[in-house]
Amino acid sequence: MIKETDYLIYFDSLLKGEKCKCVETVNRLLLEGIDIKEIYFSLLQRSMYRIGKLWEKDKVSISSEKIATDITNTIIGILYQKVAETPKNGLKIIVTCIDKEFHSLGARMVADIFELNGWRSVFLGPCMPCNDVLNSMKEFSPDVLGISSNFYINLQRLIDLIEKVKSEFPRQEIIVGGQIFSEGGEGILKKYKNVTYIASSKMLEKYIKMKNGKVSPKKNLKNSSGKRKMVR
Ligand code: B12
Repeated sequence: MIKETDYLIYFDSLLKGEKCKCVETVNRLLLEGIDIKEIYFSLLQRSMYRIGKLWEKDKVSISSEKIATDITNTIIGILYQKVAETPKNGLKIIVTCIDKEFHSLGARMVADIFELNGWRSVFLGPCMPCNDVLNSMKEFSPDVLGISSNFYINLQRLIDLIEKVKSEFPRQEIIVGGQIFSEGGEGILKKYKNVTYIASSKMLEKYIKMKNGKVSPKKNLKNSSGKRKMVR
């Protein structure tokens, strides 16, 4: 568990744009044996969400937000050295942001979480046009395509990508994540076969366990409120 004081030290350095101090804190946490996933969720994600809240209230500038993004990307890169050591199990995922989706940190983190669980991940990054996603799918033949979308205005682009993928690869398994459905609306995905919305880190963990054969598919995925979620 990350101590509240460590979170506050990290967040303060992040807000001030002190990259070296952020790296120092993360290196110390790693030496103390803190789990990488804990660092992803309880330090990096929590801090970025807080930056978002401050931005909403006009308490941080766009430049501070961008500096924080760069620092977080650096940390994810540092953590990758450990992620890369995980033995691979033969499963493959492509993780991509939809076209015009600039928010890419969460997607990058998710790609690395799959690697931590033995998968080979191909991360395509932000703003990926549909055709380039399709070309990458031909090149890598992934077991799963992971699509990230955070901005609700991009819903039609998400649907377009799902439909294009489904018309070329009808059986392709797809997972969708990101904050696009944070206010609801994920029901729109129900009509697509083999498309699963992953609403939380707990669901992501269960999904990966299920694919790795550690949990029976019948157990299905539940969201944090215990309700059944879309798994088709
Ligand atoms: C940093 C940031 C930016 C940066 C992004 C830089 C980058 N390279 O990523 C910049 C400055 C470019 C930016 C721009 C904008 N942003 Co912004 N941004 C943020 C901020 C502060 C942090 C995002 C982040 O990194 N979060 C941390 C990561 C780890 O969390 P995450 O993305 O949610 O990812 C997790 C899950 O969602 C999930 N997940 C994500 N992808 C996937 C994929 C799969 C397959 C799976 C299974 C799971 C999964 O797993 C991840 C790990 O747990 C958020 C605040 C917030 N609440 O997140 C606002 C936020 C996302 N932005 C917002 C907005 C409105 C904008 C702008 C429209 C602002 C503007 N007026 O210009 C533009 C839109 C740009 C665009 N077209 O995409 C809103 C979105 C509201 C909404 N839901 O529609 C937010 C929520 C801020 C707010 N409170 O209003 N932003």
